[in-house]
Amino acid sequence: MVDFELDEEQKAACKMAHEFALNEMRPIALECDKEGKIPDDLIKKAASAGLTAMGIPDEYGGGGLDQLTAAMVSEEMFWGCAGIATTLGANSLATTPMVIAGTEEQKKEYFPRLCDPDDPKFAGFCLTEPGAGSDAAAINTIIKEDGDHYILNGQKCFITNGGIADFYSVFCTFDKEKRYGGIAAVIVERSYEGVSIGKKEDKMGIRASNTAEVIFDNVKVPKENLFVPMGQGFYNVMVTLDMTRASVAAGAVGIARAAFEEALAYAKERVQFGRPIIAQQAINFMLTDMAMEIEAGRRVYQLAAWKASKGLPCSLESSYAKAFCGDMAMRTTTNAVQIHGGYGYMKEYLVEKLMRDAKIMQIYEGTNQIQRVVIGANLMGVTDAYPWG
Ligand code: COS
Repeated sequence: MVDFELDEEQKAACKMAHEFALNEMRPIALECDKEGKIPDDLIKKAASAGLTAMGIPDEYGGGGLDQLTAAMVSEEMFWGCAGIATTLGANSLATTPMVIAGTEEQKKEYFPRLCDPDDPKFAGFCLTEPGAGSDAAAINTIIKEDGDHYILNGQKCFITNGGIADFYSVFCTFDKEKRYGGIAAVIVERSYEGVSIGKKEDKMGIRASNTAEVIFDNVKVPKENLFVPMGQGFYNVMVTLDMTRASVAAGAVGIARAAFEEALAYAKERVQFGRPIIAQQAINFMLTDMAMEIEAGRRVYQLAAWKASKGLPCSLESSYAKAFCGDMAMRTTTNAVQIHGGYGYMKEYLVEKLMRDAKIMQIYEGTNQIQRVVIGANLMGVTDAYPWG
């Protein structure tokens, strides 16, 4: 039976996240966007509130939230500031593969680092490469056995937290010819010799977050850092993304909701032709569409996250949620700018930032075209997600 009622724990988590977003994130969101960084103080407060490692089980110091609660918290965080929320969310993305497949020793060693309120560290999920974006199986970061350790060589790009992470979950291949059959995953510390940070990206939106290249040049990786063996890495990535895409969709709903609230308030206050512009049907219908689509988006991400929480297959629902909510956030924020007219184009109005932030929701954690590939393959009843040859 479907039950839309939140339990007391979920209500408390959402309330806490909303208050954090309202009181700590919103007041500095425009400044963080402009400066391209987040004050340390805010990150420490987030760590104290359990927001730097929401999906990490509580025995390692994390928030211990199930996927549904984490997604609803994500909606609030992105409502506050998508750039800051992306930074914190990337910790969950980087650690989910380890939650799924890591050993007890690896979890004990690495998870508490992200949760320390006095000195919270970051983690980065290293999958994407210049030649492997949507085609994740094409990665070319090569790992080789060398005595009692491995040697890692390759280059990752567009890595959230890339330049500020303490450690990375790195997807690499023992045999590129094998495509997904060759993929494995290792934990690589930033401090290892041969790890360097390349270009820091200058982005359109989510500007408070750090996005950078991470380069591995003959990096010696201890054998005990392998957490997904050869041949299992691609499945680990797919399962990770199935589990985390609902939170991205929820983030898109958070951005859309912020834009809707701004547009609604403005439309009630702005008078043209002798009445508030909300009384013009053209504007009124834009707002009604926003309200409908935000509600629909919330239900679809909740469905995907609920299934993930229950350990049920959720690939299809995650793709529905990611594609619908990402596209919806782009439409909603664009229309929110439109309702503001010339003012909406100016940086002093929040909707300008929200529209830039929304664009990434159609791109990261699998483009919305890739989500349609997954949905389309399912419609055709094929098991391979990319059946087009
Ligand atoms: N869960 C478990 N297994 C899955 C899976 C899923 N969701 N999706 C695919 N697989 C399995 C398949 O069943 C297949 O296994 P077998 O060979 O044992 O049958 C294997 O993985 C390969 O699947 P497929 O042939 O569909 O792989 P493709 O290379 O065609 O790629 C897509 C599939 C396009 C879905 C995948 O590459 C993808 O998700 N790309 C986007 C990557 C992404 O999101 N990047 C952003 C990173 S975070 S910023």
